[in-house]
Amino acid sequence: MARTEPQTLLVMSDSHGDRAIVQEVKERYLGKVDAMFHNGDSELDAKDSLWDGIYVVRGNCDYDSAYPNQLVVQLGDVTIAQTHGHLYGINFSWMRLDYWAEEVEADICLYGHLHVPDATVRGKTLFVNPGSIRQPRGMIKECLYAILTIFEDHIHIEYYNRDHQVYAPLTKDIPR
Ligand SMILES: [Mn+2]
Repeated sequence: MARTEPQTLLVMSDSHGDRAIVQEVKERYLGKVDAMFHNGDSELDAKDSLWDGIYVVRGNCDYDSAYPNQLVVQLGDVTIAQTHGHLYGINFSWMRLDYWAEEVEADICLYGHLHVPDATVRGKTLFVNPGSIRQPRGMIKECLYAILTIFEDHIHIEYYNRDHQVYAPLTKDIPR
């Protein structure tokens, strides 16, 4: 049966104590996307009401152990694996994150930690780092979050800055 509506995901990460921007993004997209994700290092309490309606995992700077280290979320026919990345050694190698994504049969693997935006396919999985919404590192000096729109035959990815403007150089279409 054909899907009529594309699924839309909002993804942010590494807000490092900036609760206001997470709140702002949440309010902006609430009811307009199918799911919201924060990939860790918020440095906020896991019980914060901000997390109502957001899938969130624990980063290396999150001292609240009530956060899960990883989640696997099923959204329609799309399996989404989410983790911060430090526990899989992504500073050093893709190997462990690749194995985990394969093990849980993830269509999309969301991660953070590196503060560098990324959307690349390895194996059968699209790996997405939304960048950091507070502390960019690397070549791209923009605080970013990502919006993924999942169509039947491709996934459209756009990155946005803190003013909610598209950062066009990173816009991509990935075949499914
Ligand atoms: Mn971080």
